Amino acid sequence: MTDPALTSSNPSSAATNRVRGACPHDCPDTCGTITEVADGRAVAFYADPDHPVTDGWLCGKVRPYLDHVYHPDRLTTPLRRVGPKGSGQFAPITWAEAVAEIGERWRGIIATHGAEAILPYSYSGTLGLVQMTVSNGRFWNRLGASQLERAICGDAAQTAVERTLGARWAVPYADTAHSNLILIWGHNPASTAPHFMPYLKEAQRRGCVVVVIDPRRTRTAKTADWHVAPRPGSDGALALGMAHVIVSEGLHDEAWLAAHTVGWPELRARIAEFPPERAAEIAGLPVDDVMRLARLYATSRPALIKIADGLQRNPMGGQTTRAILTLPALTGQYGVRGGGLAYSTSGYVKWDGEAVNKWAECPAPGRVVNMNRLGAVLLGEAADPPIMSLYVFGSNPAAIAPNAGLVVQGLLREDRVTVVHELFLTDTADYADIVLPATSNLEQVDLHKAYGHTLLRYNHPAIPPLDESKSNWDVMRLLAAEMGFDEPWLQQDAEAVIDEVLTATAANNFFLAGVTLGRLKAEGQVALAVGPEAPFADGRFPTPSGKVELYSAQLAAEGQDPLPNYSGVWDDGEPARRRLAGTPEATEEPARRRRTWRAEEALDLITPAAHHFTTSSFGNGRSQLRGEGVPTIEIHPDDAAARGIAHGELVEVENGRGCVTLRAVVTESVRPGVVAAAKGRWAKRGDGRGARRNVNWTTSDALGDFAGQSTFHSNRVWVKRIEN
Ligand SMILES: Nc1nc2c(c(=O)[nH]1)N[C@H]1C(S)=C(S)[C@@H](COP(=O)(O)OP(=O)(O)OC[C@H]3O[C@@H](n4cnc5c(=O)[nH]c(N)nc54)[C@H](O)[C@@H]3O)O[C@H]1N2
Ligand SMILES: Nc1nc2c(c(=O)[nH]1)N[C@H]1C(S)=C(S)[C@@H](COP(=O)(O)OP(=O)(O)OC[C@H]3O[C@@H](n4cnc5c(=O)[nH]c(N)nc54)[C@H](O)[C@@H]3O)O[C@H]1N2
Ligand SMILES: [Mo]
Repeated sequence: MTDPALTSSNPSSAATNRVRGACPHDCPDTCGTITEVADGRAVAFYADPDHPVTDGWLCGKVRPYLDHVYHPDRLTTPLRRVGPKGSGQFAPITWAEAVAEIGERWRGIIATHGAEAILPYSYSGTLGLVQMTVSNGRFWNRLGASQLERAICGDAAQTAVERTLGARWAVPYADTAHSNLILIWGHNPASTAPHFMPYLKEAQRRGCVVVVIDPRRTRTAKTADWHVAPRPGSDGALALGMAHVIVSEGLHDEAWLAAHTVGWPELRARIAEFPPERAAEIAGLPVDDVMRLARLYATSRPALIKIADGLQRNPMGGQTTRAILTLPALTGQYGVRGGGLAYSTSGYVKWDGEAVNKWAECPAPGRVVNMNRLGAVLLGEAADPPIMSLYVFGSNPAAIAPNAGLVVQGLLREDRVTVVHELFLTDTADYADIVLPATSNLEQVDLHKAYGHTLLRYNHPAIPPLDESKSNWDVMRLLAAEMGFDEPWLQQDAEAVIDEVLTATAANNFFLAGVTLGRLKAEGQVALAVGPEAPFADGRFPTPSGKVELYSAQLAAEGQDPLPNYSGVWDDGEPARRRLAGTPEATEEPARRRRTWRAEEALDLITPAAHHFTTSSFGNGRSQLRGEGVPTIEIHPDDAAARGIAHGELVEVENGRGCVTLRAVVTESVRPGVVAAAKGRWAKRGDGRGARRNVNWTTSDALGDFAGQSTFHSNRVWVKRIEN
């Protein structure tokens, strides 16, 4: 098969063409897809049978992709707001009018406030090199706009892993064939990494023991041999307590620690502070479970710890991850095939920063604005200069950002210009002054790397852009021309961008040996040159010391505790978050606290991934909505009984930030004291009472310990039955 598109793609021909693509959505699996096209229209969409991870099947979110692409609500032309902000009243305009108007508004803002008064806001609508990475960089850097700190997802864990091990490298899913124990910790791959599950099942069939550590009995937990349900945010203490048991019972590997780590004596002293009784109390688990888990882990080999990002969306997410990362070091399991850590493969290829960003030809980087603070930022937290214009693409902050009610207040400001580039009139687009129609993945060129495996895949466009929609990069090119920037790197076509970034990256990256644009276009996926041995098999870690940094001088220099920690906050009965949470309005109990909210009645609300949506993507899909049902909250029977809540009743979920009405699912799937409501609902579709809200009206915009991390899962709420 040498033809890039399997068969030649000729939109005018009546013959059916099959076009290779990559699923662009935020998921570690990055599937290979095939689109069948007849007369310029996509007529079938399915898994590429030749993609080894996809293995011939797509998830339920993406299977009906043609309904997404040809959704009747796809935006067809640029729009200008004609009603009050947020009314969703728009009139069509041309691209020329839209771009000229944006240029005029921006020139005015720049003249008064400077270019940092413009904030681009984007995240994971697509994960491609061109339509995400380069579109996030070049034009905005040239403009001198504010820089967005993209810390909504997994930055604390990324920082923790890089500081401890030096790189985000991970075993392939298939290496579970070598594992005898898999500890899935705060991760729900049955929903969020579905193509991992067949490997897990196969390992289990072979006798591998699977343990899931999650406050909620997830789809993954239901398939496990053992489900351990700690309190949210307590995992750092649990891991240090396990370490305590391992060390005090002599189950650790002194020789390995001496040869491959720095800071073992210091860590040993820290571990001494976490006897299993203390860990058990913090985690709300029987002490026997902590002991048993520690012994099971330390005596199983190879033992794999698999984590993702849900685990670390709390104020201690960075140190929690650091604490968990000590376990494979204590037992000498880094570099062991089928053992060690499975977090992310994204560190094998980091696109060449200069080729992506063109810093050398741009003004000094603008001031940094944390995306988790968007509401506060729009309402004045960013003061010098204020954010006068927001440009949103590939993200839906009015539905997915924490403290979304505050985001909406910010978007309602009359003196701020909001542009939203989207496929649909989302919660965010409703508040725009100008809406621009975006292409879907079937209509654009891109290159995708994965964070769950090591296959690169080129996305051939299958069909021309629908109506007047344009890709992110094509809009950047238009905006660059409008702003009078004539650098050729702002006008390259998508393929030239890929070629340039790939070539520049490959020059310094061994893993890209032999990978070219030509091969990517011709071969479907191309594997990175990652050998069959486990990451770190040679005992070398790309940290400053070349070893596992149990003690991190780098973290110390950054003002952090250099040793993994759990902040000791339960000792005085105070939850950590109240001490660590940034500003007063971000804490759980602000001035607006109601007298009826007694502290002892608060519940910990976690908001994990929905099975049928990808955050808010597909939240308007017919079959996905059917799968997901109405917006619900899971509550333990004891907590429901204490509040007089019956299964299926509507409940009010509230705290000082806001409220949302959800339907109660009374279930033992959550531990007492914990409630769970999935992320990703479109607020405009209405909550249980038809109000334009979702669960993010309650979530916290406080920042976590590392890297400005979001803290969605550290959220105290009061739940009450709605009286009829
Ligand atoms: N179907 C689907 N797939 C997705 C997504 C989606 O929205 N839907 N989102 C994508 C994105 S953006 C991401 S980042 C990944 C996330 O992938 P995951 O991290 O697997 O997903 P989450 O549901 O965010 O979190 C995982 C689990 O962490 C648990 N959890 C929450 N707090 C704690 C805690 O303090 N301790 C422990 N031990 N567990 C905790 C939750 O109950 C949840 O089951 O998934 C991606 N894949
Ligand atoms: N309560 C709660 N909220 C959360 C989380 C949580 O755990 N709890 N998790 C957070 C996490 S981990 C993440 S990563 C974020 C994700 O949040 P977002 O990055 O906002 O992701 P989506 O909700 O998928 O929204 C992406 C939007 O981009 C649009 N889009 C898709 N492709 C393109 C394109 O090519 N061009 C343009 N212009 N638009 C496109 C889609 O139509 C969609 O509206 O959500 C966060 N929100
Ligand atoms: Mo994410």
